[in-house]
Amino acid sequence: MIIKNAKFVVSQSDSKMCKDYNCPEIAIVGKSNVGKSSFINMVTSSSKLAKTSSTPGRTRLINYFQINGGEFMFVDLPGYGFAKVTDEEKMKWGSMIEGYLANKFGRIVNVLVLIDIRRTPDQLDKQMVKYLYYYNLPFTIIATKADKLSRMQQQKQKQIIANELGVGRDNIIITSYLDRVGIKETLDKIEVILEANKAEIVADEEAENKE
Ligand SMILES: Nc1nc2c(ncn2[C@@H]2O[C@H](COP(=O)(O)OP(=O)(O)O)[C@@H](O)[C@H]2O)c(=O)[nH]1
Ligand SMILES: [Mg+2]
Repeated sequence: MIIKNAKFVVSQSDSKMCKDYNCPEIAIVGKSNVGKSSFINMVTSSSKLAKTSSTPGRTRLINYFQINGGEFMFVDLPGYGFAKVTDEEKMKWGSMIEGYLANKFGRIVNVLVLIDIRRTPDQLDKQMVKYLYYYNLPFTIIATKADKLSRMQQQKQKQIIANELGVGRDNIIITSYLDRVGIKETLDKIEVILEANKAEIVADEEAENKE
């Protein structure tokens, strides 16, 4: 898979406003400041498609980025787990993320869950993974900021993340925005996801035609 172009489409402040764009959606979730915007910029080879911030908790919107003229959409969800917000704001974020994941259009083909490779996943990360199981959404763990650890520490943390979240090691991709690590692995995985989705659509259509 090659990303030839990436274009910002829209920001929504309410999941009810999210429309059906008629193409597969790959959602990006994770704690605020984990590196979601940087990751989007890295894999799309753009320096400022998604706004990055050194001040956590800034993105309170659902941002849509159209890839390759509609081959798929990256959907950047508001970060969870930022301590310095009111309970009311936390509720709003929770309902935005859940509202999007419970998305009535059935376009979400995979959810990329970003986890800082240095951290052991906490209650919020586990809650996120629980939601994904609940909504039957396939997901991939993206371990970010690998440049902060040695190779050996990276492998050790990968195992800890796998254990804590109850996922296989092969479902975790190690990335670094600073060192541009993990781009090919991510794009290869997206290619597999999109191919599987196409095959599923064809199979559904064939089944419908038989009826
Ligand atoms: N060292 C390092 N810093 C990163 C990496 N990815 C993001 N950051 C930094 O982490 C901060 C938050 O990044 P951002 O992409 O805005 O996170 P978001 O809130 O999840 O969208 C910024 O200061 C980034 O420069 C990475 O791979 N390595
Ligand atoms: Mg962001």
